[in-house]
Amino acid sequence: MRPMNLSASSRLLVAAALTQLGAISGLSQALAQVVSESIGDRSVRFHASAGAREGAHPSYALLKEPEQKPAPAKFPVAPVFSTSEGKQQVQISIEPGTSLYGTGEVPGPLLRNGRQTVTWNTDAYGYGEEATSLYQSHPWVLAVRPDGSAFGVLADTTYRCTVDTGYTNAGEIRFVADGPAFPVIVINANSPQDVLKGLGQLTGKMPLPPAWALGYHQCRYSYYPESRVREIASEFRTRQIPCDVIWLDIDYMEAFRVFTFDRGLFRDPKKLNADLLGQGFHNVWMIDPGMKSRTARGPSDRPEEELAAEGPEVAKARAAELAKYEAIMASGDQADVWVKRADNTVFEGEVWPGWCKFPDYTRPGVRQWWSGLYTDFMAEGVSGVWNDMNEPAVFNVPSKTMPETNLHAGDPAMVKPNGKAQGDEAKGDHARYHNVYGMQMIRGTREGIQAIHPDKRPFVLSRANYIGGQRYGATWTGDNTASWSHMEESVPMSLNVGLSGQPFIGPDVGGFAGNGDAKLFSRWFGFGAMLPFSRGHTGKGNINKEPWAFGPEVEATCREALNRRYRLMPYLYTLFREASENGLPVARPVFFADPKDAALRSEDDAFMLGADLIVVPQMIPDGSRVPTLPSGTWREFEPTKNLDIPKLLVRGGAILPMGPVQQFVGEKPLDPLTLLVCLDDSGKAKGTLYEDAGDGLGYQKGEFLLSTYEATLGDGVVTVKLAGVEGKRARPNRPVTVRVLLHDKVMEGTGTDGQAISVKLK
Ligand code: NBV
Repeated sequence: MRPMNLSASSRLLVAAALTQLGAISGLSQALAQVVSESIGDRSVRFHASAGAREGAHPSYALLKEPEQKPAPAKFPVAPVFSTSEGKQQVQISIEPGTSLYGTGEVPGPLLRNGRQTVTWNTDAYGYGEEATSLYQSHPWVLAVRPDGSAFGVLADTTYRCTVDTGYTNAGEIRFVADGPAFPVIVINANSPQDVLKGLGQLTGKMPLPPAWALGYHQCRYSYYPESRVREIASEFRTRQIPCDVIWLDIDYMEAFRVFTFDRGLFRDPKKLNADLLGQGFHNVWMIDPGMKSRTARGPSDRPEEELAAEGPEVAKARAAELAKYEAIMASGDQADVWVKRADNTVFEGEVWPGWCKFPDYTRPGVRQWWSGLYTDFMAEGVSGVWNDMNEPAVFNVPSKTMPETNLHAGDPAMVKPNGKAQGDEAKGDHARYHNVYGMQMIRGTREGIQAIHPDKRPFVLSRANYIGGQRYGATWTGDNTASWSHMEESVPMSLNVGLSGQPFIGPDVGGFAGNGDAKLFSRWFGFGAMLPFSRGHTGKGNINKEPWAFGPEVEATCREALNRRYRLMPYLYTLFREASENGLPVARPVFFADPKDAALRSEDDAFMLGADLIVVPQMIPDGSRVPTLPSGTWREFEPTKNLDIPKLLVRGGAILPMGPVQQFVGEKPLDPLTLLVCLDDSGKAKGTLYEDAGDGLGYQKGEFLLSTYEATLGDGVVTVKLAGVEGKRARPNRPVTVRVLLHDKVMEGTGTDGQAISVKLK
């Protein structure tokens, strides 16, 4: 049943959404009067009733409380609200043949039909395919109808929510959540792409990251001491394997106290960071939420004899770090920044440093305090921050997190759907705030590092997040394992996170838990180098997993894989810019090439980068799997016999901008610019190239160059012309190589950027 207009003066609509109620079992109550309002292009928010709307909490998913207009008289999706065992339930009908996606960070295949996800940020080390809750929460389903049109449903609740895509055969999607009645937002559009653009409009987009963050990242738990970090960096450069970032995991800290450095292992972090930068490496250092609250040594601290052997000078520097930390904790106590127990005393839980207090990031003042802690930290030359364990993870308790009865202050200024600030209603228990704890942490982190370096783009990586959290940081898929199944799953998992609004995502390439072997590493690296966030990482005690660790053959594959990423960097950067403008994912499922083609709907071995490139990895060792690919012209670019290097297919009609191999982003100017042209059936192709300073916010004031190139075939000659220019950045006087991909060969021509370039095909 369709929503109908209630009255002209009211901005609300009542939908008599009783469809199917008779058929649904287990309902204790059916609410007939659904209230709805339009909150954006093609987006309608539904509440179970006027009372539910009045009582609804402010949204953490939405960028801000949107302007409300009357809902359209005709809207094709009508959620049905009811209660099931005391919880609000929402059912949304789907027509047969509808394919379901999204639901955030989930194990298993891309297609979510027949699955169940529970939003509850969970430290899920080595998760299995049966896991229903991982590190991030996205109560969101993207539904693609048989005709290729689509809609997305967001259950706008921060509480634990069962996102049930398991009732596909019963023709519906169900959401059931703890807590009070929650609104449901539906975005309806002609294509899945447009639904995601709608999601981006409502929940915000990933801000454009610094260009270096698109490079390859080298991590492990943990690189120390400083000399080891320098060794890793030098190996990359000597071996000519491109890399932009070296990561520092928890062992750099003074006994796991955040914002401190172990001065025995890292005597002079500032010099280390400066030296790394001199070699073209940025750095990312970890900060966790748990703040050591007792002086007793923690279980993972370095042995006392080891510390004593470091001598008096280090001991002195160590004491200074401890004093700095005590001052931080005293300021935290004074401002009373901590999460409380139900009885209002400060909560303590165990993590790496032993007993810890946890900042209550839901309170704006606490985020401000937290932001300020980055001042000294960033002054050490830190380029980016990695926030881990922020589900929040707590050791030695069955729930793996803090009690749900813990108390948070919340943000009284946040506006509710009824248009009023929530005031005192902001106070809430952990059950309400658990899923946004990590998101609010990285919000504070981001604001802190932005304030310190207003002229730079912040880079924050978070393990936990919530839908809309792409506004604050990138994410990775947590503690996967070094296995073929996790390797395979890393593609659909990244794709579904992308289909849930977060474009900057990738797995621990090579696997975090366990060693794996050369074959697995090489295969994973080959396509891991093509994912939006590309970082090699592994856990403590595992074998080395740097690109050269498995011998010359694997090293050559890793080099080739990364050389390709860096050559494609102009295209990749253009895609990131597009994502930051319109919310589309960087890595996309192949069905995006043709949403009407039912055969593509469950393909999740191959993936697309943007609209013009398909990456086809081989997910089983012998490479015998043949993925289903879109029809039409797709030409292979630089075929190779190496099974570990994925096939790359370029769309007929596309022009891909490429650059030279470089060892780090910005090492060389984009010179020559290569335009890879793949003509469509009518002999035409088109592509764009986005360029800016690679960092800083000048691009927001027009300091960028967006070039559109067009190619046309006439009389056996392909002519490439600059067809459009935006932005005020000057066009460099640079050579351009045009490479035309034909079915059996590649033809080349050269010229100067901005001028027409012709390539004779015969
Ligand atoms: O900080 C150590 C690790 C980190 O390397 C990993 O990436 C995180 O997901 N961290 C978890 C804590 C301990 C993991 C066993």
